[in-house]
Amino acid sequence: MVRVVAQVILAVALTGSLSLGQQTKLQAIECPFPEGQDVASEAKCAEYTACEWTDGRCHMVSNDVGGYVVDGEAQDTGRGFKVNLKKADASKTMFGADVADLVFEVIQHENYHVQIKIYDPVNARYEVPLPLNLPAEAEADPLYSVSVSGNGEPFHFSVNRNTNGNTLFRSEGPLTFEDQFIQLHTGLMSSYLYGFGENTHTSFRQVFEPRTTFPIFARDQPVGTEPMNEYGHHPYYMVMEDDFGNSHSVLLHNSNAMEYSTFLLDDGTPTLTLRTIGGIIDLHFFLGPDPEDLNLQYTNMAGTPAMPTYWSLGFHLSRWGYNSTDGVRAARERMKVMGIPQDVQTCDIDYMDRQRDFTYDPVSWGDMPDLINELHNDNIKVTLILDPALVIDFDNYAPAARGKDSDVFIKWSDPSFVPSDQEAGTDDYMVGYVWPDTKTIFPDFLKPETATWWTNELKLFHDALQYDAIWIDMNEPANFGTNLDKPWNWPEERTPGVKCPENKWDSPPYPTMMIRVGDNQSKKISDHTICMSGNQTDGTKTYLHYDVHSLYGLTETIATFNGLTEVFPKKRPVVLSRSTFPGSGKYAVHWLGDNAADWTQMHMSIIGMFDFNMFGLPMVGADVCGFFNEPDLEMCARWMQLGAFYPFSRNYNTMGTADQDPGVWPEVGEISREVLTLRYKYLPFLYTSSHHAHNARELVIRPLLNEFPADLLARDVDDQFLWGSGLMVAPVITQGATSRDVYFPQGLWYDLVYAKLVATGPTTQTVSAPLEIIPVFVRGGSILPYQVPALNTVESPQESSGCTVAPDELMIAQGQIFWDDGERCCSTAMSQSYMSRLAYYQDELTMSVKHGQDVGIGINLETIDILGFPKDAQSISVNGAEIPSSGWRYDRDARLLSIYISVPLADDLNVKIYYDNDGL
Ligand SMILES: *[C@@H]1O[C@H](CO)[C@@H](O)[C@H](O)[C@H]1NC(C)=O
Ligand SMILES: *[C@@H]1O[C@H](CO)[C@@H](O)[C@H](O)[C@H]1NC(C)=O
Ligand SMILES: CC(=O)N[C@H]1CO[C@H](CO)[C@@H](O)[C@@H]1O
Repeated sequence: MVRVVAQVILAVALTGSLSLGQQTKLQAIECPFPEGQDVASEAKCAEYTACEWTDGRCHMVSNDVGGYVVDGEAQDTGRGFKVNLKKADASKTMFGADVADLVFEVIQHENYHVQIKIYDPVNARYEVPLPLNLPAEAEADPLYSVSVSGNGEPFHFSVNRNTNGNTLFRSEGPLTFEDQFIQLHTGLMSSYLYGFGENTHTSFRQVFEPRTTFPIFARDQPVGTEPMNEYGHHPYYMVMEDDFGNSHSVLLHNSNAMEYSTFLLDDGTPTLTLRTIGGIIDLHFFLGPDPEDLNLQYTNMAGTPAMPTYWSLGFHLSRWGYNSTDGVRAARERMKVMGIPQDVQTCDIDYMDRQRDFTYDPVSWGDMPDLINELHNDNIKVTLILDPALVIDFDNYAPAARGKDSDVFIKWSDPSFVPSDQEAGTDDYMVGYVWPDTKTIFPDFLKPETATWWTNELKLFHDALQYDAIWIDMNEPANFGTNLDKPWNWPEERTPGVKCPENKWDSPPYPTMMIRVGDNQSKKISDHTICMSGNQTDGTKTYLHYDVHSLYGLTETIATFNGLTEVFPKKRPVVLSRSTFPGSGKYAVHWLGDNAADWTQMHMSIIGMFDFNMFGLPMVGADVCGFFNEPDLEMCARWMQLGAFYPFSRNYNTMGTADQDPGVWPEVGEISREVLTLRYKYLPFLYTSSHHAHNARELVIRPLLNEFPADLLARDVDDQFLWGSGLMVAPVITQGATSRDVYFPQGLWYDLVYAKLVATGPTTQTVSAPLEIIPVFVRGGSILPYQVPALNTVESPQESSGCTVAPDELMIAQGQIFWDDGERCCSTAMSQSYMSRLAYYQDELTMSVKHGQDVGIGINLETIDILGFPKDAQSISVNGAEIPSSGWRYDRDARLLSIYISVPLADDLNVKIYYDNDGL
C-alpha cells in the first residue's frame, strides 16, 4: 500500500512563475464573455480583473496571480492524497464569489482509473447525487501517476501514463473556481480528440483550428449543423495520445450547464478548456490503453449497457400524424404488401386524448385496444410514447390527481416565486405548458414517491392498452415558451407561459453559450425548459433544478425501467429515451432526436452513433429518412440502407409531412426489403455483439479507429463503421452518387452479399454502389452467425441458422454465437443463455458450446459459408463422418464454399474439408 501511494505522490515543484515565452503562448487562453466572444474589446476586457488585454487579445491573467497556490504539504489519504489550495490574489475575478480555499484530492480506483476532485472543504457544494460503481479498495500497480506543484508554488497538476511517460492532462494557465463559474484548461497529447455530447458534431474528431466551443446542457433542441447543445449531457471525451494508439478518456462528472472549447496554444499545443457553472470539479481518468478498453472501463463505472430484447433489434416504424388507428393500419398494410420486415409499430402523441399521458383519443383512436390486438396477432410489438408533463386538470384527470396526492411534482424553490395568478390547486408546483391544451406540472423523478406513483400509472395504462415498450420523449424536460409572452402553440386567449424569476439561478452571471445557440428564444438558461429556481428532492436532500436539470431524463428513464419490470415481471424492459446522462445506457435505447431529411444530417447520424457507443448507449440510431422536411425517393432509399445498420432502426417523421414509410415508394420498398432482409439475416451477429457490449463491454458500433488505433488514416474516417469487429458498412451519403471511396484498413475484406474478396488493406478503393446497393464488407478473421431471415424476429425460423466464415491471410477466423429466448429478464445468466465459440483454422471449423446447451436445443446450424476458399473440396467430414458430395457447393467465381449440414447448436461440431492443395 505504501509503495502504491508513494508512486502516486509525485509532488513536483514546477516553476513558480511563467517565463515570458510561456505566458505568450498562454495568451491563447481566452477570457470568456457571457455575451459571446464577438464583444471582445480592450474596454470589455478591463471589466474583468481576471483578464488582461495584450496584443489585441483578451486572455486570462497568468497562473501565479490569477490561479491558486499550493498551501501546505500533500497528505496521504490511504487512497491517494490531497493538498490544500488557496486563491493567489482575491482581487482577480471573473464574476466574483471566488472560493478562497480549495482541496485538490486524488482518489485511486482500479489500476486504470483515477479520480481527481477539486472542491470547497468548508461549504459543501452540489455534487451529482446518482451513484457510480467505484471499487471498495484501490487496485495495486496503477498505470498512472499524478503530479502536483509543491508547497507555496502556483497550482498545476498533471496526470501521466507510467508505462511511457505520456502526459494525459496538464493543467495550463489559472484554475478559476467561483460559485457560478469554474474553468480549467489542459494541454492535450494530440488533436485526436473524440466525444463530448450531446452536440451537433459534423466530424467525429474534434476541431481545434479554428477554436471551437460547444455547450452541454440537456435541451429540447432539434439537430442542426451549428455547434449546439442537445438532449443529453455527456462531458466525456477520449484522446488518442500517440501513433501507437495509446488512448485515455476523461469524464467530468458534473451536471451543471457547461461548455468546452478546443483550440491551439500559440506554440501549436492542442488545448481544451472545460467550464461549468456549478458543482465541483470531479474528473475520472481511464487509462485504456486501447479505445475498446476505455469503453469497458468507463461503462464499468457509469453502467453497462442494457441487453436489448431480440425483437427491439428488428425494424421499427413510426410517425407523428397517423392521426387515427386507420392511419397506422394503412402504414402497416404497405409494409405487408411490400414484404418489408418489421417488428415494432410506434405511436406518437396523436394517439392520446388531448395529448394527455395514459389516455387515448376516444374518437380517431377509439379502437386502439383492437389495433394493438391486431398488431400483436401479426407478431408486431407496440411502443407508445409518454411525455413527463401532466395537465393540471386534477378533477378530470386521475393520473395528475394521484400524483398530487403523492406530492410528486417539481416545486418552486421559494414560495415567493409562485405567480400570484397561479391556477387553483397547483399549490407551489412549477406550472408550465407543453403539448396538452391545459397547463402542466412536471414529476420530480428524483423522488422515491414519484417512482412508486409512475409504476402504478404504467400498470394501469397497460391494463388499458397492452403496449410492449415505452418511449419517453420531451424529458430534458421540455417546456414551451418559457419566459415568452405566448408559447408558440397556445390558443390566443390564454395567459403567458412560465416566466422565470430574476435571480442568480435563472440569470447566472455566465449562462454559457447555450443561450446564444439554436432556437434561443428568450436568451435564458431556462429557454425550452422549466425554471432553474425549481426544487427537487431525493427524499433526503433538496436540489435546485439549476443543478439537477440534466439528470431529468436519466431519472425518468430509471423510474420507467423499474416500472416496466413490474408491468412485465419476467421480461427485459424496453425504454426509449430522448434525454440521457452518464449511466443511461444501463436502461435506455436512444434515438438521436429531431433531425431533418438532409444529407449532412444522414452523415452526422453515424457520428452520433459513435458518440453514444462511447457514452455507453449502444442501442442508438437516428430517425431514418429524417423527422423534419420531406426526403425524396433517393434520400429515403439511401437512408433506409444506412438505417438498416443502426442498432436502433426506426423510420419516423413529423406531423404535417407526407408519409415516408418505406412502402410509400415502390422502389424504396424494394430496396428496404432487400437491405432489411440482410439486417434480419445477421441479427444473431448483432445480438451477439449486443451481448458482448452488455457483458464484456465492447462497442457494438465501432469507428475504424477502435479496431485499428495505430492506423492514422482510420482515425479520421466517420462515414464508415463496423458492427462489432467483423462487419464494415460504407453507406452512400451523397446525393446522386453511384459509387464511393471506401477505406479498407489492414487485412482482407470480402463483400458480404457477393462473398468475393474485394480488398487487401490498407487501401482506398472506389466501389460501385448504384441506388439499390449499400457496400457492406466482412473482415477477414471473422465468423458471423446468421439466421434465415423472415418478416420479423418472431417468424424467423429458429430451427435454421448458419454462419459466414471470412478467413484472414493465414486462413484463420473466429466468432461466437449468443442466444437466449430474446426477452427474458436477466437471461444473460449462463444457465439461461447459450454461447458457443466458432474457430476456423485452415480447412477445419470447430464449434464448441460454452454454456446453455438446453437453450440452443431446437436450433440447427444448417449452412456454413466459407469465403475466399481456394478450390472445390474433394470430401468433407462432419463430426468425423464423410458427407455426400451433394452436401456442399463451390462457387468458383466467388470462391465461396457452402456446406449444408444439420447439426443442433447444442452439439459441439467439427467440419473438416479435404481438398487438393497442390499447385495453389
Ligand atoms: C430548495 O432547495 C434549496 C437547496 O437545497 C434549499 O436551500 C431551499 O430551502 C429549498 N426550498 C424549499 C422551499 O424547500
Ligand atoms: C393529421 O392531422 C394534422 C393536424 O390536423 C394534419 O396537419 C395532417 O395532415 C394529418 N395527417 C394526415 C396523414 O392526414
Ligand atoms: C431563434 C433565435 O433567437 N436564434 C438566435 C440565437 O442566437 C443567435 C446568436 O445570437 C442568433 O443568430 C439566432 O438568430
